[in-house]
Amino acid sequence: MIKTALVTGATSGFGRAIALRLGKLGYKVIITGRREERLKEVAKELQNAGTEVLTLNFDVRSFDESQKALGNLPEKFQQIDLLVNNAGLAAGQASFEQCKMDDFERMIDTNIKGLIYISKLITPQMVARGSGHIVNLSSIAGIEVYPNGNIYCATKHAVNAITKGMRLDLVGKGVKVSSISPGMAETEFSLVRFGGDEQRAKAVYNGLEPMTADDIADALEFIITRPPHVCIQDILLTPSAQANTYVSERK
Ligand code: NDP
Ligand code: 8X3
Repeated sequence: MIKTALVTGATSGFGRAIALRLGKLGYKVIITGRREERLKEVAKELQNAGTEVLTLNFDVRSFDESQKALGNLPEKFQQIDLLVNNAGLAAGQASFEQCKMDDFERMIDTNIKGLIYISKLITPQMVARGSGHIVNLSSIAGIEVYPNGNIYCATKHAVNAITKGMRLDLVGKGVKVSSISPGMAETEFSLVRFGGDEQRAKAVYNGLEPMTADDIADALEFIITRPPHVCIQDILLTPSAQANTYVSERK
């Protein structure tokens, strides 16, 4: 039977690359995001590659919107075999006392609460069936805290705690829970983080070769293609030039 995957935040970056990869691996794909035009573009790419796709245009920060979107799935997309909790962002990068409260709220609401909302809506059907796989997009920032990373790092530490908690509660129920913890990868991430400042976003990757979204899709592919008796708990991957969150070799 053809499997179905739900990928949140598939309008750009990792989510888009993962959706395209899942299509190549033979999945039907449900893609989500707030930017409707972008969703349509990614859907077109998937369809052109022969993948069956459903677009859901909603904000993961709203449980109500998430529930409406996921509670009304067409029959052939109702059984979700793989959930990729990818939607997320960093907002700003500044010392704790200077950060905007609104940025804190956006990161907490998206990266933590959004991931919880989607997981709460999908996990029961996986447990009832006794099969499923949840992959959460964490970060190297979920393992280390770096200066001016404060609340973004806190949200990814929370993602790791939620991932471990879910794994503890779902072990023996046929549902695998994994995470991916990337270091620097060039997507729209830094552009979003710096409020559209292209120069500042570009400077993040000055003098080194960052990872691409495809590198993260490779990690996802490895995780989901292991045999049933193997669960990859986490993959931490960085550019070769990045040692940790604050030590990188730049030419
Ligand atoms: P992008 O900015 O390229 O993509 C982020 C995606 O998340 C977009 O599709 C965006 O869609 C979606 N998104 C953001 N907020 C919401 C929301 N409120 N509701 C629904 N969708 C939302 O960044 P990346 O691909 O790099 O990031 C993907 C994930 O990977 C994030 O969780 C990020 O924290 C994590 N990560 C990124 C790293 C990097 O260096 N790039 C490294 C480690 C982890 P839209 O705007 O259309 O809603
Ligand atoms: C994104 C990677 O190092 O900018 O999660 O926090 S980092």
